[in-house]
Amino acid sequence: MIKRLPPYFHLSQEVSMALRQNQPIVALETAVLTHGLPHPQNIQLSQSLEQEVRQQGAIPATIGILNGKVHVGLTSSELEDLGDTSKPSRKISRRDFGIALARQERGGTTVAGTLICAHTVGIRVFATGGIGGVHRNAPFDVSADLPELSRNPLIVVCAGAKSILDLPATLEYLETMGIPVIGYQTDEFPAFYSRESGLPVNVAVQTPQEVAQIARAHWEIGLQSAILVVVPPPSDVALPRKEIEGIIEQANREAHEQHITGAAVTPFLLARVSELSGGSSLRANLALLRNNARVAAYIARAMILVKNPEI
Ligand code: PSU
Ligand code: MN
Repeated sequence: MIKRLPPYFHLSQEVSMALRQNQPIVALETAVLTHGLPHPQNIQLSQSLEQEVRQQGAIPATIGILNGKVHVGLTSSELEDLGDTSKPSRKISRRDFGIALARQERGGTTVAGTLICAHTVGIRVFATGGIGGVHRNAPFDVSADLPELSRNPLIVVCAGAKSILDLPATLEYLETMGIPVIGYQTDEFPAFYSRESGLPVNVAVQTPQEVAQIARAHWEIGLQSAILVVVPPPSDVALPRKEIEGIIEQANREAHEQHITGAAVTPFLLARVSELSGGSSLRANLALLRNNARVAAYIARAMILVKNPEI
């Protein structure tokens, strides 16, 4: 299905054709490219996510802002340009679109920002690393990812949320906002680097078809929220919770001491955890992103086979 697009949106030819022909599409975010990973791993990672999606027979739609336009489907040179961290990029959440577009800026879309763009063009499946959530010891730092998940009917595939966050509070918020949490071959909510968190999911499924059926039923009765599919990080790279917990506490303490606030908090914590843990957390991060892209491609293919309501 192809929707009428607002100005400021630019679809790549490939994504435009895939939408028209009802091919499976997986949206990919770019805050991980501009604010989540160091250069040049960020660019290699984005390229390998696209490759992973293609290998499973789906079309990747990497979304970001360049020259004051929302690009849905970045070309490889646009992707390299956006991933050049020597040029300033804005981290794009809901509040940032008007500013970035009017001022012809560039920016990487967060989960919140990517959800808005993907829904605007009619994409139904989105892969990311981890969603934002409720921060620890900061009663009023709640990621805009959470309300956006309640507004945009997409299947979001992730490895849960990082334990830089308050995971029980994040799950409470998801419940309040009516966002189902589906464990993909797990009955535990993963904690990004770690397979375990001690927290339950709403339901465990074994196959992409089961996810597609749940999504269809959810949307068919008129519910507008996202479906969160959580996939544990691959066991060969996952880090034991105990190993990473001390590092996370230190990073949170430093953020507090250095008065880091607002949109800068998450990038600070991500970079600091990465530094303090050496290569092992970066390795887990890259592997779980690829794994999520692969599972999202399976789900996008399964979605083509179930009859979908107009959303
Ligand atoms: N969590 C990660 N890696 C990331 C992010 C979150 O493990 O790169 C990024 C995502 O783009 C997410 C954003 O949408 O951080 C959340 O930022 P904030 O907490 O400021 O809403
Ligand atoms: Mn925040």
